Amino acid sequence: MEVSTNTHLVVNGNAHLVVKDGRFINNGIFQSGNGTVTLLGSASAANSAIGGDSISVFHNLKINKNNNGSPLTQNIQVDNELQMSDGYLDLNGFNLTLGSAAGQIQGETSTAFITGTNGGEIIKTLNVNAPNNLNPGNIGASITSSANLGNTTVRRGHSPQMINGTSGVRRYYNISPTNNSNLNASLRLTYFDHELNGLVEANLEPWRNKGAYWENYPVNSSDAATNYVETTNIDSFSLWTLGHGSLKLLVKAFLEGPYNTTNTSMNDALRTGGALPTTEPYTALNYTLKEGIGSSTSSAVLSTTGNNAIVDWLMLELRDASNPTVIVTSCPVLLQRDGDIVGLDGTSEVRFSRAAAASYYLVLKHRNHLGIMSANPIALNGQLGALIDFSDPNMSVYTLGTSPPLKSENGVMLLWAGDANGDGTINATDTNTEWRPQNGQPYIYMTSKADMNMDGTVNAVDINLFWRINNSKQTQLPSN
Ligand SMILES: [Ca+2]
Ligand SMILES: [Ca+2]
Ligand SMILES: [Ca+2]
Repeated sequence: MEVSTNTHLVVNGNAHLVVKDGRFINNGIFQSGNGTVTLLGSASAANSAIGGDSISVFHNLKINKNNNGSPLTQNIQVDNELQMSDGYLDLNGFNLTLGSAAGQIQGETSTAFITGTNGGEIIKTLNVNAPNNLNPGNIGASITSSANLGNTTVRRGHSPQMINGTSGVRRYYNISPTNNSNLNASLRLTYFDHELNGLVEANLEPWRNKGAYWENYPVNSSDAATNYVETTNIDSFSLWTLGHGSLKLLVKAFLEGPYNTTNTSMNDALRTGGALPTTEPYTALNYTLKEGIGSSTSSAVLSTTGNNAIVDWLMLELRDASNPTVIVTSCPVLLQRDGDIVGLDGTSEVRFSRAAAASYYLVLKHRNHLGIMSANPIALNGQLGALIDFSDPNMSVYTLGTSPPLKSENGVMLLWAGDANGDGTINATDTNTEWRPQNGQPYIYMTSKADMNMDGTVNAVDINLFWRINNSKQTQLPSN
């Protein structure tokens, strides 16, 4: 049906206008009253469009389209209910505003849904104060916070977002509160299976756009049957979507010096001596971190004893599979006495939250040991893979062909000790600029880097048993 130019279509009271197998084209003035317009039947999408020169403001709009859909060819507004009964409403590059306080979607299911892979957004604005699982307009994003967010606009679109180079699901939410800080909010993001865009549903994790990059948020709860993923501890809102999981790695390595052949684990003298900092040291030591800059662990983590006690901070890098001089991302991690390399909670696997699912060379660095890199790129897809064990002599480690990248001690591979200034070479500079001024001085973590065996003392043992023996060794890392 068509409302011609300069003509009025008035739907009075609760009247119900049914458009069967046809379009709703408004080139004039449409007054919806408290009525309902239903698009019904099985006509093709092209013959079921909602458009016209004028923006139609519906009270109730019902889509009941027998597998086919209705594309928008103009922006529309629905002030009460958009009732999804069957088929789909394709935004088709146009916007659907859920107007007034009441405007909301009803009955959306995997067979009666709103889509819009060519663009366009569903827009809902309302006042949000201390929301408890509030799903504005039933748009699909539920917010919980004790804060007053004020006037808040939630937009939902269906063009997939590129998350650090990998495509996300075919749905995103852009949430813009007036008061957008210290929210301590949780967010439940829903989706349909047909929006998965080839991603493994069980691996979906929330991602937030931070401008220059997307940041991963951990899954607090999820349900693949009812199709949601929820995250918590959200300080402020912006653009959100779901995508592949953060890149998770199980890694193990041992450091020469603290490594003890008798019990095949490392000493944790720096921890027991209270020398380990709770904040990552690598930024202050002029290493370039791309994730977790200035991040911290807790004194509780550093009070763990036994095989999982923390020996020291390390840093890991992911390097480009086609050019291993390129550092894609890097983060600080913790090393346990039994060689497990873990996140800052002291127990979880390592997670990179800013890299695409792809293959990378894995680099391990320590502030006074020679860094190493895997000989081959490792495929990371968001699922937890096999242990990458640099202490295993069968592990292929990258070499520049000048000297062994690791020390072999009773069949266990160790990172070479002795690079006190961390420049990748063990030479006289390490003794002259690091060991000499620190020898016999009180231990300070950031400056006592010549403590090669990490026993909490800089003395002749560090020179005689480590530096002298390893002198002239170089790191087997491609320069960057
Ligand atoms: Ca362990
Ligand atoms: Ca050096
Ligand atoms: Ca020492």
